[in-house]
Amino acid sequence: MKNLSFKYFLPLVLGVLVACGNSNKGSEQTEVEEKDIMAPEFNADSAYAYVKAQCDFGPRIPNSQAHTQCGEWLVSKFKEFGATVYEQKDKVRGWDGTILDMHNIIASYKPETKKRVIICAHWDSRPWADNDSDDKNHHTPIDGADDGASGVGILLELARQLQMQETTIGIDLICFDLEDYGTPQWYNGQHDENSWCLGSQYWSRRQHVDGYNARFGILLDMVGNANARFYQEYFSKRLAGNIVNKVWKKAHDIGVGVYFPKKDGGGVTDDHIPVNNIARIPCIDIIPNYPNSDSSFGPVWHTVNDNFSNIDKMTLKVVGQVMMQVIYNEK
Ligand code: AHN
Ligand code: ZN
Repeated sequence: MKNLSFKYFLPLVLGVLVACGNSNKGSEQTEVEEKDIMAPEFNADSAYAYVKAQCDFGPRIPNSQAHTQCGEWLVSKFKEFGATVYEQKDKVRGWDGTILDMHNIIASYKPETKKRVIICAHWDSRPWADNDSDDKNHHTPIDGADDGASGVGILLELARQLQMQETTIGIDLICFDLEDYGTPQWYNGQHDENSWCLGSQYWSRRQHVDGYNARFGILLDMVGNANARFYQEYFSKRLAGNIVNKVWKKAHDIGVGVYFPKKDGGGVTDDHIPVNNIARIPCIDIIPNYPNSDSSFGPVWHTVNDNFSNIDKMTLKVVGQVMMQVIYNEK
């Protein structure tokens, strides 16, 4: 059993934080850079269990019983953790003309507070393993343990933490539906970028409360694989570069910089795009890039192998702890 505690890193971490705080010496006009506090410890066992619980429903593909039941379970868990929960339910049309039952779930902490930060992920799973090496799997729904459930598992553990210790600012944990209904590779017709991210497009046009705004958002996508390395995604850098810098700095400060190389990744069509371009809220995507794999999203992406056996607790821990470090230091 790997030791997942951060306590051995702590002296190192504090050393780094103190060093950062001393960097202004000598200047008469001191713009004091506030020191980060060390956030409470993110519990990766808990996040891991929440990923498994989602997978146990079966593939959460649109219009399925697993999808309905998992959606209800997510709402009940966020309520159990003391969130104010908003639900957006509507019917939207997929690329193939299918009418899809959409269910966006928003778990809010301190909903009355104007200063807000969004942490989001998609909770649906892909109906087709269209990137599988075996053609006969191309119409098989995927478990989506990494592609979907990993990010939501972290959101649930963040909710549990937020109930125990409140942040200064308000937090919205958003589970977007219908991210992964994008046109499959086997379809010979027109491929439309807008076939992806249907739930986040919907939310970005019409938020869950009137006059809603947030300082910034952070999207978590495929944050559960052992080999995940989070390069800086192209659109995140271009549209919300200061947030990329903030998050990557915090990851390096707490000693998990190896997971967050300060190097360019490719550009990805994902839920952060409508949040930036339609809702006009700066939003970054924490998504791995695999420079040495056939698929830039890694070997199990959109294959039947994206199942719970490939989820790594340490990666959940690293990403979850970086999110804790962000939300508990935002003033
Ligand atoms: C495209 O393949 C166009 N976008 C990938 C976004 C995605 C799919 N994230 C998870 N599944
Ligand atoms: Zn996907």
